[in-house]
Amino acid sequence: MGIFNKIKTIFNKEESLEEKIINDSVEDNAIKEEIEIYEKGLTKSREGFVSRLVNLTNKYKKVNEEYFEELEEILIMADIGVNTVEDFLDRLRDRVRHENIENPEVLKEIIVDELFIIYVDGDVLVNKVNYSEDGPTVILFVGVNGVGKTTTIGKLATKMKSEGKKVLLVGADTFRAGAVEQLKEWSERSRVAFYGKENSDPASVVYDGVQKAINEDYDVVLVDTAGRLQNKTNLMKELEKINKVITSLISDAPQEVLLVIDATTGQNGISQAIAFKEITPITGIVLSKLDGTAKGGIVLAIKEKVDIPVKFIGLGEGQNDLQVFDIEKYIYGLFKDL
Ligand SMILES: Nc1nc2c(ncn2[C@@H]2O[C@H](COP(=O)(O)OP(=O)(O)OP(=O)(O)O)[C@@H](O)[C@H]2O)c(=O)[nH]1
Ligand SMILES: [Mg+2]
Repeated sequence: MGIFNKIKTIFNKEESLEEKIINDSVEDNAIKEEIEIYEKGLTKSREGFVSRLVNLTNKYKKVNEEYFEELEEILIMADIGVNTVEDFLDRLRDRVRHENIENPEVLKEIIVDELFIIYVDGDVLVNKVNYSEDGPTVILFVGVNGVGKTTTIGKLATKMKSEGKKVLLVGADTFRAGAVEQLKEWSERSRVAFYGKENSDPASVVYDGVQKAINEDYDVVLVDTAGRLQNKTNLMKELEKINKVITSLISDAPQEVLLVIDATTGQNGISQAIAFKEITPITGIVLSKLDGTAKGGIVLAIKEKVDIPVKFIGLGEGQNDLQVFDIEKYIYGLFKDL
């Protein structure tokens, strides 16, 4: 059985009533809820990219060169990235030849398996947040305007709070009018603490915020920053300053610098990630607004072009729509109707 079918069996399992009663634990319900958020958030991609794949399968009785040409177009349109698509098609052609595959229906399942293999291959499967053993864990959020930094922080705060962590949000985006206030509103919605000051130096806000976290024994500090990539040198200097201030208070912090990219911007988002890597060390990516795109392939392009692990994905605007990135749930959410 291929990888995809295994995933399908795990997530799609039809339980007997007896099993249901036994399995209806809080933990199981949480997993079910997560899978539902993945399914719902990936609806557009399923209806776009995946339904084109289904149409392709129905159109051809036999796998031939034209089939491959159309497949190539579908994969490129899904934001997978040209090089990845080419390598992928080479591998697929090899398998077709070696295994004498003629039926597009059979190939469809293999396509999903091979897409999964591309992602899993290599060592960027670390989706866990690197928490500090003692003292506050500081997570810095960076990314260009409007990608979803503040919203991601708000959602993550909700998640961490529900895990029993003592969370502080720090508003260091002191440039855009209303930015500090927006984060404050999120802190109220998530019922976590907040520190921020408008019209002041971002690094000094971060200093005071982290100091407060140390004094008051917070577990996690989530720092919101301004994202103006228009002036690369300024942004670099500012992030350097913020990083220095944090390290001066906690030597192994920030434990994470998460770059937020907007999935609906496709290749543009990939370019931002490449540019940011040069500006500041990035430890993980948050891929926001996946619910807003029909091109769910961007995860594979990130793997190829950026090679930084995707740690969280945004699947909607709601408080519970941020999920830890899990490639199996992702593949299932995308291809479950195949
Ligand atoms: N559909 C959808 N919308 C999202 C998601 N994440 C964020 N948004 C929306 O994107 C818009 C911008 O989000 P913000 O969090 O303000 O973005 P930001 O990066 O903080 O923006 P600046 O502070 O201006 O740099 C808001 O309307 C959010 O509701 C997501 O996962 N899905
Ligand atoms: Mg913001």
